[in-house]
Amino acid sequence: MSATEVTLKTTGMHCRSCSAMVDMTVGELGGVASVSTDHSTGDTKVAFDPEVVSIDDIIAAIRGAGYDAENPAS
Ligand SMILES: [Cu+2]
Repeated sequence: MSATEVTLKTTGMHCRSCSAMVDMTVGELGGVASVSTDHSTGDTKVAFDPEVVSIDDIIAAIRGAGYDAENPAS
């Protein structure tokens, strides 16, 4: 598996359980190798296999959990 890493900017989080929710939601996606979110900086660092899951899929999952996210590099 060829892992790609991206750091998304997630907004709408207020505490550690918010970041845990984002990590759980993104971690359930197929193709995601690891995810780590810091609620104070809004950084969601994701390692994933781009052949299985896209950045857009990851952002959509975060939005589905009630937060917002964007790829600052795009
Ligand atoms: Cu919270």
